[in-house]
Amino acid sequence: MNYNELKDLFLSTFGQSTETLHCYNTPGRVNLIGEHTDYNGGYVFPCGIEASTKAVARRRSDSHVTLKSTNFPETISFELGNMKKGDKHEWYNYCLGCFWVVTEQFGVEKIGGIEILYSGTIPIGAGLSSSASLEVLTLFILNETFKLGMTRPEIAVGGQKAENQYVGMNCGIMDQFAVANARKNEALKLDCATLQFESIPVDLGKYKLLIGNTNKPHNLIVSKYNDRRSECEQAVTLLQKEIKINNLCELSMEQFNKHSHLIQDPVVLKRAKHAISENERVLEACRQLKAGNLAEFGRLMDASHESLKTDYEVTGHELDSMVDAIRHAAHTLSKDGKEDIVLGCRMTGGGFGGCTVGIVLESAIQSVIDLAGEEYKRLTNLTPEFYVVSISEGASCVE
Ligand code: GAF
Repeated sequence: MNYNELKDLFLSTFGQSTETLHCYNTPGRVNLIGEHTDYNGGYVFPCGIEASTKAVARRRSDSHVTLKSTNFPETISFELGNMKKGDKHEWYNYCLGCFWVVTEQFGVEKIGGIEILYSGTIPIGAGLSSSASLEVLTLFILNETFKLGMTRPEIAVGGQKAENQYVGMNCGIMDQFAVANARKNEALKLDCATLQFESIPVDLGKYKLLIGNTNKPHNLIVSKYNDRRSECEQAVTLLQKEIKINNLCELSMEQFNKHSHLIQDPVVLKRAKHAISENERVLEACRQLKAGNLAEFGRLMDASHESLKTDYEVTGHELDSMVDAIRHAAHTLSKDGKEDIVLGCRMTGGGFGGCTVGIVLESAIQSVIDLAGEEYKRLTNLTPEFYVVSISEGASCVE
């Protein structure tokens, strides 16, 4: 739906008023490398994608709030300071969480009533941050409409707080930070311990980013995600017997190897090894990208997948099958060996389903999709989807 259509729908839903309509957009995100490092105080390297959440919003002169989405049937209405949380997985909890964050931080009197109509194209629950996009969009709208003076990093932190404390998902900062701060054709090298970041140009030349959606619902993600977090915390506690650290990613692999004897449990040991080695891969990947060495960047993406599969164990049959199918397609298509068709491919996001991201030669992309799609279907009995994406900018007020 474009903005004119969305505005027409807004007016036919909410009626006319003297207040002006404003249009906003926040992208989804894909993380190029650096998975499960954010809550370990490490680096991530995500970028915005074109799939996004749009909204039309209009302030009211009273304290009444109405939220609606073209993607879901229900309309949510409440008086400020008197909202009711929906069942666990309801889409509007992400929005209500943001109203809660803002009223906690600034007081109810600082904001007023508002009507918002949302419309999203990010596949839901596919690991491309549809929920972070909705949170950052809601905070961005409240910030602009009621002149709250929040910076983009503060909006990201607010979105994470909504998700952690209101929705109840203990995510790190990566997703909200990426959708709030993303820049066109650049990816964010974000230090999750300090929130300092550098936006690095991603020049893919003859290549494109290809996202493969496994279409495997990842409904068990919350409990498994929390398990991984606590395994990493256990590793920190054990390592603290010999070294002063707060987070795993403060260590290099070399330092970790010196102290890893403190961790007896082989599972906890593997989890820590993934987080620390992945953090080193992000830094190396950014160096290689800056040096124009895309092939090496791709190789590090492959290594990241391997570590997420073997040490962190968050991939599963579907994500592994998708990565294998894409690599196999590349191998079949490049029989003459002249050109690398896929430079790298890995799972992206939390894992246990969701999407992969790969760097694929543009002229061969449709053949890769066709071959890998068939192979993936054969391996899993699921029908995948593929998206060729460009890197898009973060939250914006469009008009
Ligand atoms: C999910 C979380 F929301 C992020 O914070 C991050 O931990 C990611 O999984 C794994 O890198 O998307």
